[in-house]
Amino acid sequence: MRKILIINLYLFLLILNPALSTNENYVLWKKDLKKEAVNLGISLKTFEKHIETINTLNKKVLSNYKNQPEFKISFDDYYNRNITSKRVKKGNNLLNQYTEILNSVYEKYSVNPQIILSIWALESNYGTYTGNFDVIDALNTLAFASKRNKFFRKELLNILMILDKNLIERDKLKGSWAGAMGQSQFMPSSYLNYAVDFNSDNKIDIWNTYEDIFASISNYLSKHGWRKNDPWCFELNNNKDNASYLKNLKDKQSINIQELVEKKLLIHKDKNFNRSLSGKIKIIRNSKNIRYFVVFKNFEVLKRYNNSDFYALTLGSLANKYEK
Ligand SMILES: [Ca+2]
Repeated sequence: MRKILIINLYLFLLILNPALSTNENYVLWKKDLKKEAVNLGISLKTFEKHIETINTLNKKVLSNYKNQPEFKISFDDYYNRNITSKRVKKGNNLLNQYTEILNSVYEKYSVNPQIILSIWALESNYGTYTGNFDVIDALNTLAFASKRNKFFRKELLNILMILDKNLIERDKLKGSWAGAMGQSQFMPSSYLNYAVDFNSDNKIDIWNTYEDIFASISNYLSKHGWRKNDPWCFELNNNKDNASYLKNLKDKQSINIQELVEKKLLIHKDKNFNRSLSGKIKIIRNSKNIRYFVVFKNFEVLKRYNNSDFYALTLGSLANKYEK
């Protein structure tokens, strides 16, 4: 507890006086970062150009870091904020508009177009909001001043590596307060490891090229174990007839699709998945209601995009709402 108080006091003082050039801790931290960057093969020129010039913390980044919505609102609020009829309708139109690209991406990676659309919706509102934070500035602030400093330090070094290799131009590096970039909202490590040039123009462009955006999302899920033809999650039909059955379900209990169909528990119109396939019950308790989901192996893959049940259940549910 005392440690937390000290950290908070330290952050508070930094926010009051964000000038870092005279802050001894920052000077030492940067010296150490420089050593690590050079050891990783990043050129001094790149380091000096992009990091030596930063001498303030980004207050807006820190305040966003402390107020992340997934941790503060109920599941229903999170779900309703992210799944609206307007968003579903727009998604259906986009599925039609980009059907050719989505089909060729599916042929290569076997990730359902509905899942790609749903990630695209949640991450950047179908590409209409990709964030206006300077990614290096944001990562530098979080690597120095957040509790997840180790994670953000690695990402800061990754972005320097990307610049050092001239993979992205400096002025393109706009993103979320947490350093996620482009329409797929990839962290620098994901860009380096999973982003792909699907239209073969020798550029991996997750900002404007739909082929690259959709293929990069698919490649990310595929490399994390996406199973072709498997479902991800279903919400169970919670009506009066099912109430007593649902009440007896236990969290994490196994259940197969055959049973879901027999008990008329599926809202989802597509019941063509392999009936012998088993999923696990996930119970979400809101203050006024309880919602029941069945999650499959692919649900865990979705959580690799953002390690939150709220996120993955909402993502999977939105995907279920698109027309096929
Ligand atoms: Ca490309």
